Amino acid sequence: MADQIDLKEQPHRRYNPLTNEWIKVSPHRTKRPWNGQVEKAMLDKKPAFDPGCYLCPGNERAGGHTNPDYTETFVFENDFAALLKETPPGELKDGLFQAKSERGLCKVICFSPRHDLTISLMEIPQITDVVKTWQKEYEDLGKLEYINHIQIFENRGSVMGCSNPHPHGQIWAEELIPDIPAKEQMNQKDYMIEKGTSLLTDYVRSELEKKERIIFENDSFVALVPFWAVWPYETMILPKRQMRNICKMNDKETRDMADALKRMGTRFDNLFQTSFPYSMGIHQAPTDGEDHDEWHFHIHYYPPLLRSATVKKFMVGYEMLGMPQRDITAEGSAASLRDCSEEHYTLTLGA
Ligand code: H2U
Ligand code: ZN
Repeated sequence: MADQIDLKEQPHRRYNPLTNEWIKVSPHRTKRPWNGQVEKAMLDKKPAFDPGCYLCPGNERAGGHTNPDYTETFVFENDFAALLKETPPGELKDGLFQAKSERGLCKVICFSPRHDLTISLMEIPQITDVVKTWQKEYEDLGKLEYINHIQIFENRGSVMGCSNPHPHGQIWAEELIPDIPAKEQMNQKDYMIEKGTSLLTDYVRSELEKKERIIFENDSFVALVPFWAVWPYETMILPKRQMRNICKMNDKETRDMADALKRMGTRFDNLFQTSFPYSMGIHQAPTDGEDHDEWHFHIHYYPPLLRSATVKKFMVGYEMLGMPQRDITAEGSAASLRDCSEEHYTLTLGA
C-alpha cells in the first residue's frame, strides 16, 4: 500500500475476513443534512401476563397446545416449523435446476414467563438459565444423527417481523449447514491452515489492543462493532478465549455470557430510548461429528435502526445491486454505544 487511507474522512471499502466480502464506507456523508424526525422516549408498558399471548404460561397456542404454568425458561417445538423431522431424502438434478430435500426441526424458547420483560430487563440468573437452555439444546439436538447444524437466534421487534413481544427466541436444527455459517467456517478454516492460529481469536486480540471499536468487556467476553460492520449498530460478542461451541464454557463463562447479553441489550435500548429491535444469533461449530478446531463461537447482532427509534436503515438501491454501504463508521457507532449507560432508561424514567 503506497498511501494511508483516512478512514474517518475518505470513501473506502473494508474487508470482512469472516465472510470474504467487502463493505463500502462513506464517512464524509455523515455531514449531509438530515430532516428526519426524532421521537421522545415512550414508555410502552406491557402487562406481566397477557391472556391473549400464545407464549404466556397457561395460555393456548395457535397450534392448539396449552403452555404449562412455567416459571423459568420454557422450550417447545414450533407448531409451524419451517423444517420437519419426517422429510424423506430426495434430490433434483436437472441441468440448471437443482433441489435437495432438507430435514430438521424448529423450537421456540420462552426466555421468561414474564410477558413484559426482555433480556435487558431480566436478572443475570434468569439470563444464565437462558444460556444454559441454549447449551442443553445444542448438546441434545447435536446428538441427533440427522442434525448437523444448530442455529440459535432471537428476532426482536415488530420492524423485524417478530410476531410477539413476549421474550423468546428460536432454534432451527438441520441437516445441512446454512450458507452464512458455511462461509464463516470456510474462512476460519483457510486462516487456520495458512497461519496456524484461529482467525477470531487473533481478531479479538487485535481489537483489544486497538480499543477503538470495543463497547465493553468482562472477564470472559468482549462486545465490539466489527471493523467490517454493515448495519449502523451491528455488533458482535466474542469470548476472549477460543471455544468452538457454547458447551465449552465453564460456569463462570456461562454467567459472564449472561452479563454480556444484558449489558449489550441495555446499551442498545438506551441508544434511542426504545426497546431496540434486532436479529441476534450464535454462530458456532456444526454438530457433524468433526473436530472443527477452526471455530471460535460468537454472537452477531443485526439491528435495523439508523438514527432514532423509528428511522431505520434500508438495504436498497445500490446495496441491493452492488454491495452494502454505510455512512457512520464502525468506530463512530462503537463510541456511541460506549457512551450509553448500563442502567436501563425505563428504570431511570421511573417506569
Ligand atoms: P417470531 O420469533 O418470528 O415472533 O416467531 C415466533 C414463532 O412461534 C414462530 O416461528 C411460532 C411461530 O411459528 N408459533 C408457534 O409455534 N405456536 C403458536 O401458537 C404461534 C407461533
Ligand atoms: Zn406473553
